[in-house]
Amino acid sequence: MSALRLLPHAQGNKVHNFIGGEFLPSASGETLPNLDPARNETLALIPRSNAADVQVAVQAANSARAAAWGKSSDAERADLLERIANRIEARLDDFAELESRDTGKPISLAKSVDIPRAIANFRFFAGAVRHQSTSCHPMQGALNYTLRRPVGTFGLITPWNLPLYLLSWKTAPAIAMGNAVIAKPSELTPLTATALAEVFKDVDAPAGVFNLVHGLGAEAGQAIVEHEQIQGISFTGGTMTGGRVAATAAPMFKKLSLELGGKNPTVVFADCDFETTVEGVVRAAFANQGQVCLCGSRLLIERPIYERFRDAFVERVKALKPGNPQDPATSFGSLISLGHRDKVESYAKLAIEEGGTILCGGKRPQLDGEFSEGAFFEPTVVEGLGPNSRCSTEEIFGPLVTLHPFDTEEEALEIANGVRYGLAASVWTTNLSRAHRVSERIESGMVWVNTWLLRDLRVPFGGMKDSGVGREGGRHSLEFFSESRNICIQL
Ligand code: TXE
Repeated sequence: MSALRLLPHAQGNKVHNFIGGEFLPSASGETLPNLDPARNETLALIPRSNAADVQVAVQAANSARAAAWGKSSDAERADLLERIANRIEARLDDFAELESRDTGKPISLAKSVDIPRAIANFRFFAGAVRHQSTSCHPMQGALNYTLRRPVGTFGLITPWNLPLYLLSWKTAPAIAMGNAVIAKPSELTPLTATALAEVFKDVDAPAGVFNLVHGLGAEAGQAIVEHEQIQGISFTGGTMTGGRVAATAAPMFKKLSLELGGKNPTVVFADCDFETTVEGVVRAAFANQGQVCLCGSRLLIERPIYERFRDAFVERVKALKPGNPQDPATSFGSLISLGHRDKVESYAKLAIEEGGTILCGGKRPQLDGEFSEGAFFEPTVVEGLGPNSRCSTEEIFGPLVTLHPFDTEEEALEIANGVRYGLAASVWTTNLSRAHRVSERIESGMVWVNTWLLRDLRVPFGGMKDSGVGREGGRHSLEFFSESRNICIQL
């Protein structure tokens, strides 16, 4: 059954842009195929948009800001976000099916994580803007107070691994703070962004507040980043692409937030709680088939428990069987595309060339029927590679983990910090002072201790080094998506 039955606006297999409150094809009429990666079959045709489409979207955004939206109150915008959250929740199963078909991720994951988190993002920022406060600084003979004003129009550019999760993470605070947005999802995963556009229409959001432009990064994405009347960019994607986005946006002095790649260390000490750590570390390594920038792709294990932990870890990984993403029992789906599967496969081959040993996985699973041509790859564990090997330092962004024994905290920190990235890490120990000591010295934006991906939406989210610039989350998002203005009044 076609997934597009879940997109009422779609005409046949054609998905449209959403500009000024209307669903439109691209100006050129050109389209791009959108595939179901598990079946390697075309799901839809999406608009191949370019600068002409972005210009129409900018005009719609400008019109919205010049009309009632530009004078809307925090409470009105909070109410809109809550209506959006409620409507997504009412269609949760539809959104989960679209997300699973578009990405190849297990529908159980889409239903339990991706879509509920998108709903939570809209609800969280409804509360954040409704209850936001700024500051007042009285001084001798004068009073200072700070206002947060809308920036204008934001370009929101998002990747294929957590499509709605990340688009909502940007869209909610951007419109909470009174901006208009032009969203450009990955050309690989257009469906839930399109369903979100339908929600904006269903809840009678003012036209032009949320605009959606599908297309290629180098065409539609680049056109957004370079447009003079788009005042801010929030980008999530690869480090290389982030560099190109920054090169365009920085000289234009746009507000810019970059969430980029990762090569995250998982540090397991001998004094960890063994069973819960094995569980937690398998999830940190292979959630979403390892296609989460926060995944722990380097597993550092203190030598006294290395063999025991390695064997327990490999046994659990072998139980992850790639299968039909829409089967509720499936825990491991396909990768996002055949091209990405080939990239991960090339690293499995490189691991051998670099002197590693593949303990499990390393090849394409044999699936039959409609999945025989899908972008599947077995979860793969490699040992015996030096911490400076290419497999141990380059971002693979897929189901391949390298194991590294260590003898001291100093050695663990040297390995953990020995890469160009600095996004996230997890530390597993029952020694509290060690947990604080090691976490304080790991070079990353986020550290989890005896857990992973446990998220409080108020905390700063982002990376350092080649993992990006800026933080979003809670007040960090409110401040990124607004201009703070201090007003000083002589008393
Ligand atoms: O990234 P790409 P992908 C990273 C992760 C991985 C990558 C996977 O490291 O490498 O993202 O996502 C658009 N101007 N993270 O392959 O290619 C493109 O169309 C403007 C980290 O999609 O960088 C897509 O919409 N836009 C992250 C988006 O950029 C351009 C979490 C990302 O594409 C463009 C998730 C251009 N020149 C993935 N070229 C985190 N840190 O949270 C491409 N795009």
